[in-house]
Amino acid sequence: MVFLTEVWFKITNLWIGMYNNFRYLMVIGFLIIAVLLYKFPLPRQNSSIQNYSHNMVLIPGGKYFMGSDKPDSYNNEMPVHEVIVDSFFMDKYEVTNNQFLQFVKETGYITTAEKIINWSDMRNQLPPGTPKPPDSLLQPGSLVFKESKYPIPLNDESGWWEWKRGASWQHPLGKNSSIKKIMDHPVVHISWDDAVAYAQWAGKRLPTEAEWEWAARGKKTDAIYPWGNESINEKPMKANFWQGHFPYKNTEQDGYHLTAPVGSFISNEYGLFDMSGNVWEWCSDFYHVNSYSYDKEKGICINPKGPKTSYDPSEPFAVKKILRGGSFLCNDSYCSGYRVSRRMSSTKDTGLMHTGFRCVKDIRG
Ligand SMILES: [Ca+2]
Ligand SMILES: [Ca+2]
Repeated sequence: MVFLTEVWFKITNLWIGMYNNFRYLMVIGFLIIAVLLYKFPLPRQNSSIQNYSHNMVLIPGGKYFMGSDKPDSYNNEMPVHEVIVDSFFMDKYEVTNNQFLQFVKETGYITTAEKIINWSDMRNQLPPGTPKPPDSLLQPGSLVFKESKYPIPLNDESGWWEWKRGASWQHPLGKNSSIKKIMDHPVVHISWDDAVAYAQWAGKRLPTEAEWEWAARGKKTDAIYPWGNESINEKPMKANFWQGHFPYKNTEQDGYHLTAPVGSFISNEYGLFDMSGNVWEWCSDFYHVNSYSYDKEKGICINPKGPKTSYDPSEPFAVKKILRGGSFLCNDSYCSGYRVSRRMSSTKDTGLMHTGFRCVKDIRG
């Protein structure tokens, strides 16, 4: 009996000793693992995603029907045609004044609106024989929105655009205005050339028109707007556009008369803000009135980059690029630019008070 007690006692001590040693081993093991993880962190899932997820979102690639043949569509939105786009990153927001300021500070870049207009360049985009305007009209400046006090014909844009010397991204309403209090608003008075220069500096590029529309649709492949089919005029307000009667009465139900800080309204399902409204956004493609017809004839278009040349019968000599998404000036009575399929174009050296951009980046860029 004494023998058994001693054996039991020894076995118990041995077990306790092993248990204590095991605890020490566990602690030492954890310490070693912690040191190893500190020195040799685990590889990240995807370095590109890590680097850009803060300001950009991943837009997964896919196939969709580009354009629209719905009743409110314009002829240049037709025919609807099949498009495939690869995955890419896209800025969550339109480029802001603050971001553009950083670009200008680092590079000394001067925008198109801040330069004297080159008449020989301009002449090439006008009908032959167009007389040279006086030098006073070739001074640096841009087109600023001029609100009317009463109803005016909506077929003459000169009724609400005014050329202002000194207007530029730094002075959006004219030379005496400032961006100091709107640094988080989208930069405006940006030409296509300016947008491309910024994108290159940022290590990005402008979206193709097909990428822009695919991203704007936000997984809703047949919807009218980035949020679905609910009318833009239904509350709560889902974008910064023009409520009331354009261009003489803005009831500001969305809270903003002109631009709004980026991200002031709901995002689409990809997490993109202001794909409808706020400012028009440049795309990389030329505008050609028949490009959708040509694309339809090709069958499924894979990563289309637009036509090789520009052609707009209303301005046959102009070299025009695509703009998308509408602006704070859009209203159903005049311009439904906030529809995901709506197309706009402008000469690449034109920046207006409602024109900005956002960038994209290739995943393996
Ligand atoms: Ca508004
Ligand atoms: Ca926009």
